[in-house]
Formats: sequence, structure tokens, C-alpha cells
Amino acid sequence: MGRQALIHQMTMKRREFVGNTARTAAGIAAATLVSESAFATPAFRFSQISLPYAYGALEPYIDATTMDIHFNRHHTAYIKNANDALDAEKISAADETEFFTNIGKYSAKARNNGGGVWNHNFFWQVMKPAGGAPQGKLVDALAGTFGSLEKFKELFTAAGMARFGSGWAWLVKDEGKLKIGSTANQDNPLMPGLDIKGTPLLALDVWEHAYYLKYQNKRVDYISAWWNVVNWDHVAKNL
Ligand code: MN3
Repeated sequence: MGRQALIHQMTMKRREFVGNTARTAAGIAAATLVSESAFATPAFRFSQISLPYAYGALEPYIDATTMDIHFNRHHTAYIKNANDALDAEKISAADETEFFTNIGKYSAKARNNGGGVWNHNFFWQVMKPAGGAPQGKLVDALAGTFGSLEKFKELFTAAGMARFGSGWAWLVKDEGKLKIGSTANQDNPLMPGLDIKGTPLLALDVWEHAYYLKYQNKRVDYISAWWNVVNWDHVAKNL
């Protein structure tokens, strides 16, 4: 049976059920129902946010060439590969949260690229030119948990430095408590079974592709410069 015939048949059934009242409206509603349930693709797709600033906006701390390559090559590749994995594995998760909750069921390709999409979309938003300093409740929470803002930065930097190879440093809120940790590759705290879990508040990409052009092997210099472009307003919003 063709699509139009099917819609017609379902519409007719719906009309019988509804009866003779509001016939036209019911017909339209039934047709809408059929087209959404029978013909639309159920799975979500990964997509890339627009970079919230120009490539050179975070200079001199993060150079324009690194931002351009990072956004247009690395991040874009994760999106294509993640969506390819959704198709190939017929992943039917309704959204990213469900996808990460079930990550153990999927391939390494889905995990690495899905994580890569999410982590970078998050990362772009926790940076801005002239980030300033955390204010109000956020600085109170950081100082209350870690001793002081400076101590928090020290511990977060240490987490980024201690991550061997490629990965991320995170500040999360887990059952009301702030925690610092790191993940390997493109894993993130939304994936179950890792040392760090919770709602991400702040993330730092410590893959070499994030800093090598400007800082070469000096990851610690990259991290120390990066504090100048942290978007504390966005971190506070995540809290
Ligand atoms: Mn990266």
C-alpha cells in the first residue's frame, strides 16, 4: 500500500472512531499522526553548534588557526562519524542523554565520536573572550568545596596535567556536590561507569590538537593561559 493510501485508510479509521463531530479537524490530526509515526526518522542526529565567537577572539591565549582547525576539521569529523555510527548501528536513542546512558551497548566509533561531538559543543560554550572571574554563588561554591578559587584552579589544572595522553578535565556537580576529574579520549561524565560522573559545569580539552600549534608540548602553559578565557557566566548557568 502506498503512503497516500495508508494515510487515507488510517484517517478513515480515525474518523470512524471520532464520529461525525469535528470531522475535518480529526482528519488533519490523524494524517499528522500517521506521518510522524510511520514515516519520520525516529532517532536524533548529532549537530554542531555555531561557534559563539570569531576564531581569533580568544587570542592570544588560543590562536585563530588552532580554533579554526579544531572547530572545522576535528569537531566536524566527529559529527559526521557519530551520525554514520547512528545509522550503521541503527541506534534509536531519543536524544543525547539517552545515547550516553546506553553508551555501553554501542561501538567504539559511536562512543568516541558521539563523545567528541558533545564535549566540543560544551567546550566552545565555556569559553569567551575576557572571561573575567567567577562571581556570587559560583565562587562561593568553588571556595566552599575546594578551599579557594585558586585552590580549585590548582586542582583542576592538576587533573588536566595528570590525564596521560588524550582526554578532558571536568568540573561536575554530582548529587549536589562539586567534583573535579578527568576522562580519557572523548569519554565524558554523562557516560556510566567512569571515575567521574554528574552534570558537567566546566570542561577543558587536553588533547594535543587543542594546543600543540601554539604551546607544543607545554600543556601546563596552555592550561594556565586558558583560565583567561573561561566563560564563568556560562559555568554559573550550568550550576
Ligand atoms: Mn578537541
